[in-house]
Amino acid sequence: QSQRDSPLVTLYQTPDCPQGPTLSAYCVKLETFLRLTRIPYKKVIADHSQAPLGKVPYIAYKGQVITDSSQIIEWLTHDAQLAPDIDRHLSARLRANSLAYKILVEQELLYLMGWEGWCTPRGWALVEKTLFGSIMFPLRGVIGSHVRKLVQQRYAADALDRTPQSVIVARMEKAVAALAVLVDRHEFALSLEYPTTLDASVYAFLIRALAVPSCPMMAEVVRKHQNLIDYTNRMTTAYFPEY
Ligand SMILES: N[C@@H](CCC(=O)N[C@@H](CS)C(=O)NCC(=O)O)C(=O)O
Repeated sequence: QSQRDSPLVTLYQTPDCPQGPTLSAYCVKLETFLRLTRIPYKKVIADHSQAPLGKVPYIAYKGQVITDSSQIIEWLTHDAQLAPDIDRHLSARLRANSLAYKILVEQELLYLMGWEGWCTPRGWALVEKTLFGSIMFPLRGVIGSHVRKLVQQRYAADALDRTPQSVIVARMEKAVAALAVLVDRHEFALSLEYPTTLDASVYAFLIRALAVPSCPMMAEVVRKHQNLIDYTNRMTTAYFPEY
């Protein structure tokens, strides 16, 4: 792909899974944006200790390092002007909807998907292998458990460790149903005929849920909505044919 032949931006992220996308949906979101806007890039596995704010994704461009997927999208569009403003035609109402749904996807769905990956045995088996599998035994177990405990503490602070699983799945169902209403039978999110930045978040969530087997509960919830599966397949064909 020419996008990777002449890289402009270096995208630092977690390693890709054999199934396609990487575990971090925020990294998938940013990569989707780069493909939607045809910005040439190359991917490099991030060293978390070098990551500004200790988080991925981050990008480097001509010596500048920018972090946080939303900030990076803003920066690429408005500061560096490397990307066209794909939200420029949105009315005030659609912009408000876009923000509300972005929060639904990122703060609720990615949050719950993260819970399934880090806090359930099936999720953890894949997360551990993908993120810590390359570390030598016995360090792998020690580092993996340490990081897992830190992440689990964040979910425990929200009482998810003592919330019945059925309640968590009901939360997933409500949020996914709202997303299905938004996408409807349209080509892109926001019921539009052209992609906007919200599609990067929506596709990242859906392809992660469907293609990486770390969240079988979330995947089952998504699979009940044929229009979301169709949307994901269309986006994959158009932007990630290699998946
Ligand atoms: N708001 C950030 C969230 C990024 C994020 O949470 N990244 C996770 C991986 S999915 C991470 O790097 N976590 C490491 C940590 O929190 O220590 C963004 O949009 O980029």
